[in-house]
Amino acid sequence: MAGEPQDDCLFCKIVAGHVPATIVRETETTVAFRDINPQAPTHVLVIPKAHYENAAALAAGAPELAADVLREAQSVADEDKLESYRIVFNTGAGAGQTVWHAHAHVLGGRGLQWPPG
Ligand code: IU
Repeated sequence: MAGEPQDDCLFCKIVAGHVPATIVRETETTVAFRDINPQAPTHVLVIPKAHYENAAALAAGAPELAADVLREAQSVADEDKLESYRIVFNTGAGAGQTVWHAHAHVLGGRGLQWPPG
């Protein structure tokens, strides 16, 4: 069910503390941790603690939680003193989504090309 923890979800396991992660911020509703395969000097994933499979499902099912994720992305950028940064929600395998728990990539600390690959 949307929002409920999933046994087979890596990010639910990070939320539960069963899989290690370098956590940089945590709120009542979100966790932010460094990506294990960073693509920029700052590459942090902000996730809702509740399980939604992608950003669209999160926005539809829990809009206030989606806003929490975006607010936390800004807080990550503030903590890493990023003047500019990019928020990415890969949605669907063709866009590179590999973990089916909504997550915002917060990327910064270097010049970012547009359009992305
Ligand atoms: P994606 O948008 O679903 O592809 O993002 C998943 C990210 O999760 C990807 O950048 C991985 O490097 C990252 N990640 C992680 O941070 N910790 C892990 O244990 C695993 C993946 I597996």
